[in-house]
Amino acid sequence: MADIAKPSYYVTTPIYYVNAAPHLGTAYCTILCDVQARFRRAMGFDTMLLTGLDEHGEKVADAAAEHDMTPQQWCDSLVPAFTDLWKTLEISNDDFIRTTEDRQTRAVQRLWEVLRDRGYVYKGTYDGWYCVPEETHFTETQVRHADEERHTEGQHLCPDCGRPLERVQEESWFFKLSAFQDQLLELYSAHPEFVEPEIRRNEVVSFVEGGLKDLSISRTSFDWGVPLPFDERHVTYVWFDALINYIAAVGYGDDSAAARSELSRRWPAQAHVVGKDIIRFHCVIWPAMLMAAGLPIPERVFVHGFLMVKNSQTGAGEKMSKSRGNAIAPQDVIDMLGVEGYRYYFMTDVAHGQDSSISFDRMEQVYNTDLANSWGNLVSRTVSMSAKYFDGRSPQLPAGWGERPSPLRDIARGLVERYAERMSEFDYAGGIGQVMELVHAANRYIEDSEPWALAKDPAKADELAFVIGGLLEAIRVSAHLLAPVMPETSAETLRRLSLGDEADSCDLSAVCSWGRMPGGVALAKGPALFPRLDVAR
Ligand code: ME8
Repeated sequence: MADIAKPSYYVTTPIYYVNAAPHLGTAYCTILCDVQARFRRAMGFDTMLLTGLDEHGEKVADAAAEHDMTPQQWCDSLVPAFTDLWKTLEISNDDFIRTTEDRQTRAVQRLWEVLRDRGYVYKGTYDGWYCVPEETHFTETQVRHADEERHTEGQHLCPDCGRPLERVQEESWFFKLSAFQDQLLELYSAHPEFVEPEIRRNEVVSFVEGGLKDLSISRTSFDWGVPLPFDERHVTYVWFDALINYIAAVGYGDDSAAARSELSRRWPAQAHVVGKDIIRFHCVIWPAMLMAAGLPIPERVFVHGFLMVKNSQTGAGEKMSKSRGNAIAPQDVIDMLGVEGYRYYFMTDVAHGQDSSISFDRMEQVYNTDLANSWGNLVSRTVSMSAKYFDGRSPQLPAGWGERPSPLRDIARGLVERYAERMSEFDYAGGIGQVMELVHAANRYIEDSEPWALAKDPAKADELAFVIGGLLEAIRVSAHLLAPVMPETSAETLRRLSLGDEADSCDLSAVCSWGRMPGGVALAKGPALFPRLDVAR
């Protein structure tokens, strides 16, 4: 039963092509969304995280034929590679949509009918170029310019990915995208937050200012797609189909009372998170489709950059992708850093709005500095000291101890607000950076206050209790704030403080208010949360 008092926060990943096994890039975007969803749940939002798979189109039909399978069998065989990895990476998706599901067919067909009734689709002939791997149409002019730039001598290559294009001449239904130029420009100016960061918004605005052409949105040369409800020889263009997943998952096209209420509760989405390769689809075509259907527009499209790796021959940075053969398998990183170290590295060391070079050396450095030496070390030192000096327990402190000034309390004041401001803008390096200041300050506080010396002097027993109590409190607060990025380690840390029940709190401000660490609770030392890495290379 939904708690109607809580505002909805609906966040989506792209639905990935089922054909290419997930790699660090797709995992990166999925974790980015997972952290936002976990953060929003902790802030009390009625949160929904959606991910899924894009299973239609010529590319999938061709691959299935090569493997002597039906397209459906082929898709079914590929799904576990995604769902298993998402489970391993602690992705807390509330739903998983596949475009081959009935709910998707129903939603796509409903949208076709609505667009036809409202006069936004018409039948014509498509005569142009098509890139099957990218599932994208290109005009004669776009292809000519790309060919000139690349000096391809008679061979026509995709302006985006450089692979050979297919010439397509077929009857097609078109979407009147050209009718939405002004409305789209109005949207970007009235709601600049609709496309973020700004560099991507500028790109989208100048693209739309350059003029929009109607879009071919059906194919007849193969049948692996959603058939048009009023022209069965045609199947829906795979991108038109795929975008509709975002409303299909929340009840669009289903007339039951439950589905209608879900749609009004969840739509419009608060955030679509996508890579910069697919902004035209999400920031131009998708809002135009929604405008044409009379549906509300999502609040924002957050566009992240690419993970880049060094080309081993040229030394230059290039986009990591399956097709370039330079993709690092997520398992290789998991083997090295563990799942939580993996999540921490990608979420805090990669600037999410820009392209970022990644390397194993840097992963090791971030892991050792922040997790092994700072966070993990703080937990193990503090719990050990408390257990040693207070008989396996947390110290008893007088009521109101949290009001007494200390360097830790000073940092913890207003910390949730500073953290939340950054996290809600997808600035995880900034948000987690705030928490790490508390962690670093706590490690310094140990050095400065020297609990081992206080413990030797019975007259300083109260002071020792205050210092250790403050350190445990800093750990408790930090564990809550680090949880969206490293959920299991935070839950384990709270369990070690006998506070396992707190892990499910959905009121971050209340649970992080300074001074709540109870006295006299049993503490468990446990193995190192992040054993130091020493990777011989
Ligand atoms: O485009 N760095 O699916 P897709 C960071 N099915 N992110 C990367 C990346 C990299 N090197 N490579 C890929 C599709 N990604 C469509 C989407 S949505 C209605 C349909 C991520 O499997 C990034 O988020 O090619 C990119 O936008 C997405 O994977 C593309 O996934």
